[in-house]
Amino acid sequence: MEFSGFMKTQRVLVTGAAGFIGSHTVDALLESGHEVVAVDSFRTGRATNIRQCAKQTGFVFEFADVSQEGALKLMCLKYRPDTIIHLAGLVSVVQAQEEPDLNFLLNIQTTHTVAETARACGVRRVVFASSAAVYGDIADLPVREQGETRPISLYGTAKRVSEQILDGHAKSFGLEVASLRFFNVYGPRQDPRSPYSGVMSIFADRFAAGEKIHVFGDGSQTRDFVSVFDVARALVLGATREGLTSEICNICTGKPVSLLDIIGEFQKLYPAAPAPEFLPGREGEILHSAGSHRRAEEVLGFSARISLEEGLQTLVRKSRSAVTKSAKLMPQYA
Ligand code: UD2
Repeated sequence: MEFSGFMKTQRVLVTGAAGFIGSHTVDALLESGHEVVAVDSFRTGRATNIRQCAKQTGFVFEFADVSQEGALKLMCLKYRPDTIIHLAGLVSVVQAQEEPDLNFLLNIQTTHTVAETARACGVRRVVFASSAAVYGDIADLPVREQGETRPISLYGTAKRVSEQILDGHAKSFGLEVASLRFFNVYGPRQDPRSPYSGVMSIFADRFAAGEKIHVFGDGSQTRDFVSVFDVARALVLGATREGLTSEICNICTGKPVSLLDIIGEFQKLYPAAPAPEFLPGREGEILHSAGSHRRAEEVLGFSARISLEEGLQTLVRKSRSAVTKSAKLMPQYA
């Protein structure tokens, strides 16, 4: 495969633009000089995540639900984007198990809608938010993109089906596709109070509030935690790298860490924090997750830059300022 570099200024339509990963992606695209059509239905996204973009040139926001028939087509006919970064979806593995119909609509059918809309409107490329969940319980670590996928959840299955739908459009109609399999993404703007939030933001929030954390299992489980700033950069590369046909890349650091290591890092920043409480492990959960980051390096020129220490400090700074702000809003509790 030959890469001739990057596409110049692109007009990129981002679905799920007001979400955790979406809003950082919009920031990164604007910073790189691209034009952004940000689309969100505010089902889970928040206007505050993208308010910093409102006055920037090259940014427009459209309130729309891309799972609704024709909504995305209207946007594409109006703005004629070069690329769609499709991040809208049901983001929780647990919620997908609880609401299979919603998982089907948002994580499978909407991908088909995106692919078909791209074809009908002449959009050149789709970059898709896939997940490490497609690998399921594969024991041969680190997992590689060319290897087997064995999802163990409806969420993981839906992400894999979506990758295949997009690949079908690549092979049949020449749509350029980059499906990025995110590992454990963390960083500012991930809502720590959501029952579906990631462990990093839950821990950051609890440490900042002086509350005890809960550890499911003995804490020896490992994950590849990748900063949302790196993930946003990977998405920009996915949207702008020349020469892609249909690719799948793991987006991870290649350096998994245990929960106990993470807790150790937090304890350095909060030496007086209460001791963690250990609870039984979550049912059906995998113990170790580790991905190879080689393909992303080859295909996108991407490797993660933000160390765990640095990423954690940024998260802690934001959580501390959120706690201070809420204390100011509620002086009776200060
Ligand atoms: C992540 C993704 C999920 C999917 C999956 C694929 C997040 C939020 N979820 O699930 O979308 O892609 O990977 O394999 O990124 N834990 C605690 N205490 C807490 C919360 C969590 O001990 O308060 C543990 C949890 O039991 C698990 C680990 O921390 O062992 C990571 O949990 P998670 O929910 O952040 O992410 P994970 O890997 O289950």
